[in-house]
Amino acid sequence: MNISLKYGFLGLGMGGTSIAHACAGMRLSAKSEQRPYTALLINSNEMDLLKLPDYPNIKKIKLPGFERGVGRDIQLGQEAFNVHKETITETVQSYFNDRDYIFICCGLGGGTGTGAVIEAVRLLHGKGFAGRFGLLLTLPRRDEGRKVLDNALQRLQVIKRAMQGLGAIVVVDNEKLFQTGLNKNQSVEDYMNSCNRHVARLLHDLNTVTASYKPYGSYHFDASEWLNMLKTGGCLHIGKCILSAQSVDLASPVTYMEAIKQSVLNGELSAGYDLQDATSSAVSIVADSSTAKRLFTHAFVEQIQSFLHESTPILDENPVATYVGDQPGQVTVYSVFAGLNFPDSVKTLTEELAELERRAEERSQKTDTIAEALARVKSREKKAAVDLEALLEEETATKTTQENTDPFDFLNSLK
Ligand SMILES: Nc1nc2c(ncn2[C@@H]2O[C@H](COP(=O)(O)OP(=O)(O)OP(=O)(O)O)[C@@H](O)[C@H]2O)c(=O)[nH]1
Ligand SMILES: [Mg+2]
Repeated sequence: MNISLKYGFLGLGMGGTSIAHACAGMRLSAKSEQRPYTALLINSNEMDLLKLPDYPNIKKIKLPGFERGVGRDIQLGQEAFNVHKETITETVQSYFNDRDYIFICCGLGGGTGTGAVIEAVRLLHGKGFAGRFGLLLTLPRRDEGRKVLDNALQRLQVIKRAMQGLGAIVVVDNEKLFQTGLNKNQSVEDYMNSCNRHVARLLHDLNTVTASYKPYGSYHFDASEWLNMLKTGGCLHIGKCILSAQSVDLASPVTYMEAIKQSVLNGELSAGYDLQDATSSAVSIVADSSTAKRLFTHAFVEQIQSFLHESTPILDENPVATYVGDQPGQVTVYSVFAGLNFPDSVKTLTEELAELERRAEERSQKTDTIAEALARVKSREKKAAVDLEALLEEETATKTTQENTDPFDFLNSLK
């Protein structure tokens, strides 16, 4: 097994470091001991950083002075990164020196990662990685609250403006992954870990297809073309489907085209893209050798090309690459679209935030009936005091003798 590109993962905050860690944990193949990717993990919260097991191909960077976390404060997250920018820069430059491409990984919505992500972009761009890095971002779930949504959307606003000048953005929609995969008996932490491994495996698979399998037929999608896609500004959408070779009937395209179309529509990590925006697309198909002989005909490839053409009519190329792989009885179809706008779910998040803001506003405008009722209470004691005052006024003579007899008088002088 070979890889096309040597990736480095720069993880920021807990979500970002967890994903970067999962990617660095990938082994070259099931039987190999070799881990081909490297990761730099940066987090304010030291406990979270310590929890991630150490591998020789990862390095952790703490942010002294912010070790208890920054409590969802993005300004503080940005400051934590900037205070340590010099050390981070030196480490990034030496550690990622041999890398072909860097993914900045961040779970949008918290303080540390979200606060640091734009600074990390600045750093990589200015320190020798311009045009060789992209973003791997998670979108929060709908129910993560106002602060998280607000943090995430603030950063997405900036990223949207800079989008065309950056490399690929891989969006992991946590809501989608939860809706499709959360097993009710699983803890959220276990589920997050399996999501992170899913992301890692997918990126690794795409990176090995082009380098490990024997091309079948004339067209071959090579490492430089894959790198070009990763360098393309905008979102990168990935679809994957596994078909059983037996179920594919060449004479009846519905037996494979429906599943392929669904896999593009559903996406592996996020969905709801307008594919018409794509600036490039590619499909790679891997089948075992006997299936490859039967399946990879001109008619089959043409079916897929015409689907690509329907999805992205402005593109003049619809490359479909076919390979011979080692999974018997299995046909795996990977589809990739680059240069896209953000997925629909970003709009959903803005609507969710607007609704939360509206409710918060409504709450602040609400008449406080309890305060009003309390204000109406006229204390009997008060009345008694007033009466007493009136009485005392008539008896000023005794007043002086009663002065300083209150045993709780000291309370008045307490601050
Ligand atoms: N897919 C995935 N998403 C995660 C994971 N951990 C956190 N997230 C998401 O990332 C968002 C930000 O959370 P964290 O990464 O914990 O935040 P942080 O950057 O550490 O920031 P602070 O804790 O506020 O300093 C969360 O709201 C989740 O949506 C993870 O392991 N996998
Ligand atoms: Mg944290």
